[in-house]
Amino acid sequence: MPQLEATPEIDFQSELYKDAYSRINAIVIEGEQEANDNYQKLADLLPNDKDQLIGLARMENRHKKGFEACGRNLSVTPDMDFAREFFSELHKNFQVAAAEGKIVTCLLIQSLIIECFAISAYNIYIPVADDFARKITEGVIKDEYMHLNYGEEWLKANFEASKAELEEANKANLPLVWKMLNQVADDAQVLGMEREALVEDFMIQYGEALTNIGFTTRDVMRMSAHGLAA
Ligand code: Y39
Ligand code: FE
Ligand code: FE
Ligand code: FE
Repeated sequence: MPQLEATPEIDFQSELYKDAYSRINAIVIEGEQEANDNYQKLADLLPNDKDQLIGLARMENRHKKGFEACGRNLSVTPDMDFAREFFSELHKNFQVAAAEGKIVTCLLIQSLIIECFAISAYNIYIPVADDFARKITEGVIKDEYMHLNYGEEWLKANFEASKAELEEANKANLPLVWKMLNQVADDAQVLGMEREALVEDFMIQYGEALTNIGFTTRDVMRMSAHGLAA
């Protein structure tokens, strides 16, 4: 069913909506907080880009504040315990990679996978959001494209040296995205966001990113297929 048809029927004050929102809103808030931490860590790992990366981290902090306001606006208390658990595996993989100085893996996790996840979720959310949250999300998504672009440009400039690590990091982390998406599909549906639409938009963003970095269409197909069955 085209998700736009659902728009007029959404009751943003129903208990069903607010219950689902308490988890989706928490995921977004936690995601923005972790994105802030991740760009600060990347600023340490990439001293030449330090100022730019600190700038990206600051944007993530603003996003977090914006989404906290969206929850308050609907009188929803975000379920932060759920959200921390939701991100825990991806979070752990980023921490381990950062501790080992694996910049390529860190960039794949944050600037490609998480940014594409954010862009697809925000794209699908905007048409079904309440007016307050729509305005916030429209402002945020422009920044997320800049974050994705940072990762693309760095990895493109270092493509040959990064290729093997990117393939390995993709294999380890892409399946987590499908697992995470499946975990929130029912809540997303309540908000008017179709799982199919989320998957499609993610695949388009991620495939475009891998192509921009320098992977062939064949590589992109193979890499995107990882973990799809999970
Ligand atoms: O770079 C960023 O700002 C990313 C951290 C934010 C991720 C948000 C994750 C959104 C997933 C929502 C899932 C709804 C179906
Ligand atoms: Fe963000
Ligand atoms: Fe971001
Ligand atoms: Fe694009």
